[in-house]
Amino acid sequence: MKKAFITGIDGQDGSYLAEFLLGKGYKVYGMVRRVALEDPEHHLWRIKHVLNKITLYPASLESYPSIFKIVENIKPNECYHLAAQSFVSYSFEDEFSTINTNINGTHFVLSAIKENAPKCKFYFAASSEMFGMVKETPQTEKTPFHPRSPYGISKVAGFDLTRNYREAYNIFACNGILFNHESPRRGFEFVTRKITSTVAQIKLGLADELKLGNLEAKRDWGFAGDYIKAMWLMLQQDKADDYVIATNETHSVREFVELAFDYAGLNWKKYVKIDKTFYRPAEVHLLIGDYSKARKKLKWAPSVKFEELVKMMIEADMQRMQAITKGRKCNH
Ligand code: F7E
Repeated sequence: MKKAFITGIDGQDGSYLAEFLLGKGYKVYGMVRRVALEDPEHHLWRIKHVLNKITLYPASLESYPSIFKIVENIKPNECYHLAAQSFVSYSFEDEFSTINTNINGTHFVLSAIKENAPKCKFYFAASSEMFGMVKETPQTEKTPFHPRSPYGISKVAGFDLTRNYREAYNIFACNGILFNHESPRRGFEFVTRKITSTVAQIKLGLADELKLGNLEAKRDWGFAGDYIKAMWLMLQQDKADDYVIATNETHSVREFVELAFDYAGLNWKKYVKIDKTFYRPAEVHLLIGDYSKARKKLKWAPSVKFEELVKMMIEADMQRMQAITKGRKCNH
């Protein structure tokens, strides 16, 4: 039985990936923060339904010994390194912890693999944020990086660490350059989920406004459930490589807002207020990914496009809010 180790298993992507790998017959191990085990109701809601099928280890991305011991213990066949401080906006507020955690965390996992399980295949969650002030459109694996946030900088370092472990130590290490990917399990601080969860509250009379920052930013938004399949496919190839995973469509935050309110039968102009505190010191204005390489080599393509994604998220949040108001509990 193949053993997969997922850091950040309790996050959006980790939860979909854990389900997917269990379905493929893997033995699944995950790393979470100790606080998550102490308060599972609050921290582990995304993986609640698979908790009895997976093994969780408490550890910290800041502690090399804690990661070393887990990898030594499991000796995984595949490792998906997803854990990070992933909120771009927060990375401006605390540059130091974002950079420390994200860069060291990746370095620690890679080093632990080199020392304890050098045959383990490694996936790094790189990001379209590395393109930042884009040098060409659409962005491909060959587009130069110009990150515009401490988060983006930390991902460029993680990308280079991963590539260097491949070149220097012959580790099967891949970078997935994933563009924004969303779902009903997205964290509430990210713009898509902030919009859909607030629209659902407005619809039920539980909120009367939605405060947002820059509505003109454009993103290539896909469905997280599609993107985790690409992660797995990367590790099933003969050679380790780097891939852009995207939909090749771009839409503004404004378009997302309009569509989300439309689905709920509401006029967005009545509720959306611009709040400058949500603007970032440096913005990434336009992202659109060309996933031709993934399509050709991995035979991967996104199954959910923009309109369907917005609908899926709105419907899930409406159901969730209705269940909450009826006093029932419902996690997606
Ligand atoms: O912002 C604008 C904001 O926080 C999207 C992460 O998963 O994808 C994600 O990074 C856009 C930005 O995601 C609000 O200025 C306007 O232009 O949902 P977001 P992100 O920064 O694109 C990449 C690929 C990652 O790797 C990251 O980990 O929306 N925006 N008003 C707002 N954003 C937020 N969060 N809140 C607002 O009120």
